[in-house]
Amino acid sequence: MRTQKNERSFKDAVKVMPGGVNSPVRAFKAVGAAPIFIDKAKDAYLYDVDGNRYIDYCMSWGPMILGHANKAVLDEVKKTMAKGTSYGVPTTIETDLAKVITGAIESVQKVRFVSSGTEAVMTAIRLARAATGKDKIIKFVGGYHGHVDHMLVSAGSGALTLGMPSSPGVPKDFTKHTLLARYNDLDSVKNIFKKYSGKIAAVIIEPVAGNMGVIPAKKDFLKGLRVLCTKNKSILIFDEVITGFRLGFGSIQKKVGVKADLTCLGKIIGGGFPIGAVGGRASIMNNLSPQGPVYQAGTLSGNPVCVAAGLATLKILKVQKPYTALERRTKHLCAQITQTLNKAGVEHTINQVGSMFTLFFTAGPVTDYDSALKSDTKKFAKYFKHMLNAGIYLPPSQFEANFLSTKHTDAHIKRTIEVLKKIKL
Ligand code: KE4
Repeated sequence: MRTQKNERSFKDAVKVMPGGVNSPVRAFKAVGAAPIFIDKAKDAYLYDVDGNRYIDYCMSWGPMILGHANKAVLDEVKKTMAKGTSYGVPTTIETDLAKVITGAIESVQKVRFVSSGTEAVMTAIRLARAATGKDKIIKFVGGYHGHVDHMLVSAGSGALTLGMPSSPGVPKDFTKHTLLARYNDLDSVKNIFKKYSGKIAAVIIEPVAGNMGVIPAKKDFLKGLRVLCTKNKSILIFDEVITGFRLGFGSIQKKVGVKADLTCLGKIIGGGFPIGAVGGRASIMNNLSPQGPVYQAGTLSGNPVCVAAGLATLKILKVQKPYTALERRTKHLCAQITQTLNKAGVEHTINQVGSMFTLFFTAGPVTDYDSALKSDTKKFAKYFKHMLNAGIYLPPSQFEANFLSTKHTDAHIKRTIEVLKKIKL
């Protein structure tokens, strides 16, 4: 593993960017290493500035389900860019992507594009408060919904990775309406609805948590949230920034038999470009300016280049229907990991849903934040560095999700397990 250029790049970066990165969880702080700097990527591979090649299981934190630099997606992007990159005026391509999304998710009749998952969540919460006239929001300990102030309360992902689930700089007044329940614990939600009866605007949940590591919500838990929200005239928000078009063509709602009132999307629908979206039934969405009074705006919202990448990605997913093969390959990888670690006597548990999974260094089961926290993060750091030095790039945190793409093959799985077998934990 050559590292000279990586080391120089990091030294350079920290002089002009806090921590040398533009998003904390990339900084490898949780695994006690300096981050690598990527020169290029193709299919399932990353190539760093020293020319080292890695099999990538982070896939840009989820968007790259078709693998890196997919030719058909890039061709669409190039064609679109040749006509200009941003107009700040409507384009028909935005309507085309909106139609694909509303056609794929039954509970989504209208959609608003923004430039990140954070903005999608911000907009969903503002809509929910406007539609209900209520202020309180229930989120779950360890849930991550972007970095908007009032969501940085017991947040997951980077906030959890770096041990700061809430953040300085957020006034108490901004989070006093954010109430915390426990994932997969319906009584904890019922108690809040009882205590704040008539005041709950929304419940926001990742229907499969990806930011405490992967933790699937139990079906009766999601069904219970639906009943509670309907009964209390509160809005049920599914944050599907990760799961949207990851676990099937559309959302997880059909699979779990629960319809959300609002759905947040991002990542895959942008095909690797900045995007977010909030969607739901027209009666809620029509509150959004300029049709309704709820203000929301964005210079690059619905940017034609980002939308072209997303539209090309979804068109391929719709035709290829890769989800069964993705899940099979992911299950195969997870079974091989478990077999290898059991043989080595390493205590662990794996949560896998579709083509996303997390290897937790704890006996488990991992069903919520507290059980995820039992993971041995020192052991994870050792595992991460061992894999990285052998050309396997994992999300640099115990509390994130691994992702497979349509470009991951059995040969990649074989190589990954060969490397894992050599570990001394
Ligand atoms: P962005 O603002 O980062 O586009 O999306 C925020 C967001 C919202 N909801 C969910 C369920 C999310 O997972 C995210 C962002 N995911 C993290 C990784 N788990 C992004 C990686 C990062 O922060 O660098």
